[in-house]
Amino acid sequence: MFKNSHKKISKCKQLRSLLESNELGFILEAHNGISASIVESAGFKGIWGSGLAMSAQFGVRDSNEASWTQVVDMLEFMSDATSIPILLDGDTGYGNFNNMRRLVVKLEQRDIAGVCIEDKQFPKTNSFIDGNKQPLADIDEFCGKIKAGKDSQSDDDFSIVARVEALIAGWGLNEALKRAEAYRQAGADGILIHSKLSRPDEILAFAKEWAGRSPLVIVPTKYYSTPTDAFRKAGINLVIWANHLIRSSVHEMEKTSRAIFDSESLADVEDKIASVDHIFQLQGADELSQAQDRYLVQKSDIHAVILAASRGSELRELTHDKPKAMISIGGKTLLGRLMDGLKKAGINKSTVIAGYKAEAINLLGIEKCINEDYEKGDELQTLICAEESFNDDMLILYSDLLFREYILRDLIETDGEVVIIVDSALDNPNITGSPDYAYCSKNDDRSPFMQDVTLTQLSSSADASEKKPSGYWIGMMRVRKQGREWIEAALEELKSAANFNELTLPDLLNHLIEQGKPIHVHYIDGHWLDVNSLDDIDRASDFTK
Ligand code: SPV
Ligand code: MG
Repeated sequence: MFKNSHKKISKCKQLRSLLESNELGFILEAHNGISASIVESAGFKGIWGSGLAMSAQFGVRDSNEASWTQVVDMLEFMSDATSIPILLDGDTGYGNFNNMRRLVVKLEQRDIAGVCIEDKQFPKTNSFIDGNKQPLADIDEFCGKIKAGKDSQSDDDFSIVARVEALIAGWGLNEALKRAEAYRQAGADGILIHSKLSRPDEILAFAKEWAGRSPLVIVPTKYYSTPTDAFRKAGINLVIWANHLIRSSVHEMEKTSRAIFDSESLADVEDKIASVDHIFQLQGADELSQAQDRYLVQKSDIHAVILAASRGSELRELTHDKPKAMISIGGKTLLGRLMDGLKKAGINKSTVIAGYKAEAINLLGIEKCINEDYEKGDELQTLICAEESFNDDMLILYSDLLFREYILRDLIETDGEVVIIVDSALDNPNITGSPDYAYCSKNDDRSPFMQDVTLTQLSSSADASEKKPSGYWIGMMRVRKQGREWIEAALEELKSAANFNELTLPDLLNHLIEQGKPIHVHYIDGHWLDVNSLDDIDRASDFTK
């Protein structure tokens, strides 16, 4: 699509030079967008918009059964899909001089480079069906149509080719020459001389007499066995291979549909037909994906890793048959709410690490991995179960969090290889139990500007340092490429520690700090809670209202 946006020479000019070139040129039939782009890919310098083929692909006869606007609409797809010119087989011009005028205007609007009209009467039928019974147009009337078309074009290079049907209708060479000359004088940019004989004799005789008076075009459908060099020697300018893509596709479609019907399987045909990828390629899928990179707001490629292995035993019978992540708050599970929040932030890839009653975690669209030994270990032992899902851009978070949307959005926008969210509202009434106190390089100055703050320690105690804690870690961290490498290396080291099964995410972060890795802090002021106890359930319900 839009391949022609980089065109250098106009399609009209391209067709005109094909017609006027002394070197024999070739154009091939196409009948829709995809066949047009196949013609171009094969190397052809132009396309024949065949009336027969376009009618056939609509499943109607080549007798003006498809309306001219249906033809023009199809041409638009063909033109959009290609950068080479299209010469339309415009039948008789779909009416009189007036219809011809409107046709030319509409074709130019769709970047069609030229039209060929034949000197028969509307409605015409294909030249190979009882050709000699078909009445020819009155010469003067047809010349008027050519003139009207030429007077209507706005691009000087738009071409009108006059097709002489005298040989088809059995009128002989002289009539054909007389008509061709009249059409040339009326302004036609070329003459198409058509024949239904299996030998090229009458065409070659015509070419000899014509003697290069104006560009000469032929359609060797019936005299196809003639060596092409004979056309070259006869001084013909352009050969139209008029119907070979519709015929080859019909042939293949018949074979394929028979094979699928008979075998009730696709196994035999798969290797014999175009791959789906090839269809995508012909449709210009690559161009679209490049355009998406350029124009679309980038959807995040962040992968969320969610720890959901623990039972949450303080919640007693509520977690009898399911882990804490699956308890319902205000009609929706904690994990379901979390997934919705992630989706809203554009995060569509998640791995949930389940453990206790893993089978109860049954949400659609999540990747689940299971820590079979959840009872023997703690958070890091759970986290390593998802190591294969680690990504160069990821979130690691607990499954029992409720938070306002902006918190996740802000975390996504904050720079740093490892960034954690710290709630500086130490008086946050929603936080009970044993939170993780965050000691940071600076306290929250509550300014609207982003502060450059790093974590110095996480602790379960509020007096782990001489300084007061700066807030609570809420259990959410963002990790980028290098941060991921730090975490993977730290996990590798910690795995061999005797107490690995007791280690938690705060232990991991403290380990990184000991190694001198900066853990960036993004402050918030409340607006979240986690669910640990039965008392938290009421607070959580209020929070979701
Ligand atoms: C067509 O392709 O529709 C033509 C050429 O008009 S022919 O079928 O040979 O008449
Ligand atoms: Mg035709």
